[in-house]
Amino acid sequence: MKSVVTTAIASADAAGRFPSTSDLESVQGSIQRATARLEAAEKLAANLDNVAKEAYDACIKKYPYLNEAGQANSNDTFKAKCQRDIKHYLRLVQYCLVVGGTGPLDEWGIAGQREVYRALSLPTAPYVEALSFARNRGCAPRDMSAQALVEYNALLDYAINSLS
Ligand SMILES: CCC1=C(C)/C(=C/C2=NC(=C\c3[nH]c(/C=C4\NC(=O)[C@H](C)[C@H]4CC)c(C)c3CCC(=O)O)/C(CCC(=O)O)=C2C)NC1=O
Repeated sequence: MKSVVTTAIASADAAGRFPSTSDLESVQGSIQRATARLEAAEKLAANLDNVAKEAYDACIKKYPYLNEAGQANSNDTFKAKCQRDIKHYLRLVQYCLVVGGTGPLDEWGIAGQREVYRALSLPTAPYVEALSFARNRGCAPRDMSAQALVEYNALLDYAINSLS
């Protein structure tokens, strides 16, 4: 599992040197943001089903053709899988908030995703819409503190960019 600490050590190691002051400062910065990240992870966990449902509804609203016969939201199985996929991304965002790095998204969400979606003929634009909806929906201090929202949004942006 990649975390801010393992990433800093691995990159210094790859360059054949000990971690530098700036490596350690980046570790320290991440640890200082840990409270905000854990708050975001907790608030997201408490609300994950609702966030996923709203994001799913928003993406189907934007792309209603997905409901047509033969399309990716045309039956109950597909609808359930679409919502599940959105939940997977949110769950991975949550794991990233906890570990303080993008490892879980990189390894379980992003590696190979284009190939999977291409093989299944799934468009990625609806995923982008769903995650962008979640990205714009979060509100401080209603949902979480401003600093927690920064951490949450940064990971949503990261997932969105990987699908764009
Ligand atoms: C943990 C990370 C992870 C991800 C991200 C993931 C995605 C994922 N989504 C899949 C299917 C699917 N995903 C969808 C999703 C959608 N339908 C729509 O209208 C939209 C375009 C979209 C929702 C935004 C559908 C319809 C299928 C089934 C496609 C098929 O069987 O032809 C599959 C194929 C296996 C299966 O059917 O379950 C994978 C691997 N699996 C994982 O383990």
